[in-house]
Amino acid sequence: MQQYLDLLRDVVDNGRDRSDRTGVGTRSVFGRQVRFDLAAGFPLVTTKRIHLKSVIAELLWFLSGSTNNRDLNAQGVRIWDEWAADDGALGPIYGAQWRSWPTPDGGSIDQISQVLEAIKREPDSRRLLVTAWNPADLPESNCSPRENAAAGRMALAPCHCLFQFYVQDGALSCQLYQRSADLFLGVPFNIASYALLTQMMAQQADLMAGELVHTFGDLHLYQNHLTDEIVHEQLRREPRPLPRLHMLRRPASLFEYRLDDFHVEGYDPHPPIRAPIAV
Ligand code: DHF
Ligand code: TMP
Repeated sequence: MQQYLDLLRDVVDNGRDRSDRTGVGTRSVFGRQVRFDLAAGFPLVTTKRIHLKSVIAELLWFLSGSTNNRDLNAQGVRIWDEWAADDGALGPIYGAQWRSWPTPDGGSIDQISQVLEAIKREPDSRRLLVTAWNPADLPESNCSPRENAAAGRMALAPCHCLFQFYVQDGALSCQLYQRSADLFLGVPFNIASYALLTQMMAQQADLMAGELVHTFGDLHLYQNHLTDEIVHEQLRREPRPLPRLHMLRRPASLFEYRLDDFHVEGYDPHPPIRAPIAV
């Protein structure tokens, strides 16, 4: 995971200080790209402990089509609590756009099922995309995330908003476009989540996992992470060998994976580093 430490260094050294929606303030750069060879190991940050169960549960929750935080809480995962309305609603975020993008005639499109079928039937297609960026459902910028969610709009505009698959030599690669990236807290989750999704899609399509290409728009560190105990502590740590992520069975469909189908082998991270999250 040297790539991740290089991004941290890049933002610390080259970022410009800016104001942001949350009022916390960031140091930010625009337009970066890293790549991970999924055959070389599972790209889970090793310079602090990442709570992989939260990553897996969140991805399965997206894939289920749910956008209600209570369904995620039922798995013991609380990473979306700060943005949810009282009834758990988060508005039509990832799960809704991935599985049931609304069409003008009142129907809906299951982008995930369609892209998986297309990967199997037309692996040379240049149209293997999923987008969560639905302009009709975006939040209003003069409302808080909870107000937006309560009003049926997305609590947050999609951060990981577009991804494309590519099949070559029997291997499935994925490129993600992330328009806005909290490098310390969100990005380690986002890398692991899309690596996992690529592995699952590959298993379902009888392919190997290829590469994860991660492209960033506004890549930032929040000012309250730029401290000796948080970002600089992580920069002092040496990366360790990558773990392996095993899938213990091959479910009949992409939508039948469970938390206990996944097993990480060889994850020996440095201790966790706690940091405040900007809401
Ligand atoms: N807002 C901001 N400012 N940054 C984000 O990364 C972010 N991510 C969201 C929603 N809103 C966001 C969804 N993903 C955590 C990680 C990812 C995530 C939300 C929260 C988080 O709190 N991570 C902690 C604890 C993890 C745990 O308890 O499982 C961490 O130390 O990694
Ligand atoms: P924004 O909508 O004003 O860009 O704020 C969203 C913040 O959340 C921003 O810091 C990026 C961060 N974020 C991630 O980095 N990854 C994620 O998966 C999510 C949902 C948010």
